[in-house]
Amino acid sequence: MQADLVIVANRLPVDRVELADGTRTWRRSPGGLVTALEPVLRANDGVWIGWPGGTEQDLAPLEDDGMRLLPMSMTPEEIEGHYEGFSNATIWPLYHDLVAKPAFHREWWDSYRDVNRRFAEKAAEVAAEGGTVWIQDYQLQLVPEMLRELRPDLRIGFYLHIPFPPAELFQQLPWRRQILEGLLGADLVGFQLPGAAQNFIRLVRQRVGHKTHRDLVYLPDGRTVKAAAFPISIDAAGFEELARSESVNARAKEIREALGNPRKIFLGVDRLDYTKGIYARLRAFSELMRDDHIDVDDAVFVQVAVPSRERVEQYRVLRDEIDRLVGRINGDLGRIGRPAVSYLHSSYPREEMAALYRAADVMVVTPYRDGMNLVCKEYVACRYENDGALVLSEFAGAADELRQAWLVNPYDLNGMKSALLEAYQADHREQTRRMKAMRKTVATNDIDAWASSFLTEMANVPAEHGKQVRPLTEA
Ligand code: GDG
Repeated sequence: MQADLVIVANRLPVDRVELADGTRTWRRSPGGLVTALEPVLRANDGVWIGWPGGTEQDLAPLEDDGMRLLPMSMTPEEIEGHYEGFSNATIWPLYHDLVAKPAFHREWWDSYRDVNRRFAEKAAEVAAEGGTVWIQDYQLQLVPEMLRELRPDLRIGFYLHIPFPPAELFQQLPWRRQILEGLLGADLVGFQLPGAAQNFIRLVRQRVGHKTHRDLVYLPDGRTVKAAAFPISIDAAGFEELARSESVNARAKEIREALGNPRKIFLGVDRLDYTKGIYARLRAFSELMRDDHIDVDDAVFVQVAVPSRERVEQYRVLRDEIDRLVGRINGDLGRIGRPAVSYLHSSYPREEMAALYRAADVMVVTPYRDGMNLVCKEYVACRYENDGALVLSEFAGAADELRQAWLVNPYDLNGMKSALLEAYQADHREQTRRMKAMRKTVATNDIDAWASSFLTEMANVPAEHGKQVRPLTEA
C-alpha cells in the first residue's frame, strides 16, 4: 500500500466494537476531522493511520466508504503508559495551563516514545516517494522528527488541536527538548491560535537555540520550519442542514415538553473533563436560582457530560464532584417534577445533539482553557433563526472569532453570574444582532476552509520536500 497523502492520528475514524453476540465489527465515529479530510483523502488516494480503540492485535487494513484505513494496535501497557499516562495525565494538563497537576513518570515517557516510533515507522512504510504526511495532535509530537529521519523525501505537517503553553509552563516538562525537536521534524507546525505558534517559536529559540524570524525557524541543516495558526472549525452547512430537518425540530419540541416546557433552557455539552469548567458554571447557575434571580419554574439547566478517559484518576474524581454538586443543587432548589439541573452522563447521536442545540435558549461554554471548542460553533450553526444566546469563556480558542458572545472569565463566579443573567434576559433584538454576526463567521470559516488552508500552505513547502498534494476538497 502506497499513498501520496497520509493522515496520522491517535484515533482512526472508526472504532472496533463488540456486538451483543460477541462478534467484532467496525463502527464509524463521525467527527469534524473526518468530514473535512475524507474528500481530500479520496482525491489524493490517501490513507489514514490510527488506533481503533481496544487491545486487539494485528488488525488488517480496511476500506470504509472508499477511505483506506490502517489500524495500529496498542497493548494494555501502551494504553496505560502512552495514552492514559503521558498523553492524558502529563501533556493534557500541562498544555491546559495546569488546570490539574501533571504527573511526570519516566516509564510513561518511554512508552510515549515507543508508540510514536511505531506510528512513524508505519507512516514511512506507506507514504509514496515525495508524498505528504499530516500528523495530528498531542499524542504524536515525536512522529515528525522520527519520520523525517526515515524518509527525508516527504513533506511533513503537524497540527496541534489543544493549546500550546507559554514557556514558563512548558519548561517544567523533563522531556521539553525532545518534544520541541520532535515537532521540528515537520515543515509546517499548525496551532489553533497565533499565540500558541508564538509560544512555540520562542521556546525553540530559547531552549533549542535555533535562529528564528517571525513565524520561521532556521535549522542548521538549511531546512526551515513554519509555525502558524489555523483555527479549526466545523461542517457548518452540514450542521445547519441537520438543524433545519423536520425530525430534529420535532425532537427539539419533545425535549422541551419532557422538561415541562420551561420558559428558558440553559445547555452545556462537554466531554466530562476538568478543563471544561462544568462545576463552576453549575454553581453560578444555582446561585442565581438561590438568590431568586431565576425561578425553578421558569428555567432548567441541561448538562450533557460525555464519558471520557474514565480510567484516569483525575477524571474519576471530577465525576464524583459533579455528581455530588448536581445532587445538592437539585436537593436544595428543585421541586417535584422540576429539577434545577437535568444532568445526563452519556453520549448521543449527532441528531440528538442538534435537537438539544435547537431546544436551548442559552448555550453555556465555560472552559478554563480549550484549544478551540467546537460545541459553541455547532450551536451557532444550528441557530438559523438568528436567536439564542451564547455565553463563552474568554479562554476558549473560539472566543477569538466569536466576539459577539457574552464573554466570561470562568474563574470569576460573580462575573459569570452576571453574564448568565444578561444572556437569559436579553431581548430578541439583542440576540439577533449577536447571533447574525457569529453565524457569518462560522459559515465562512468552516472545516473545509481549515483543511484547505493547511494543505495549501503545505503545497508551498519547497519542492525538495516532496511533491504537492491537491489541497482543494473538490479537487
Ligand atoms: C479537542 C480540543 C478542539 C461531544 N459529545 C458528543 C459529541 N460530541 C462532539 C461535539 C464536538 C466534539 O465532540 C467536541 O469537540 P470540542 O472542540 O468541544 O472539545 P474536545 O473534545 O476537547 O476537542 C478542542 C477540538 O479538539 C478540535 O480541534 O476544538 O479545543 O480540546 O464536535 O459535538 N458528538 C456526538 N455525541 C456526543 O455525545 N455525536
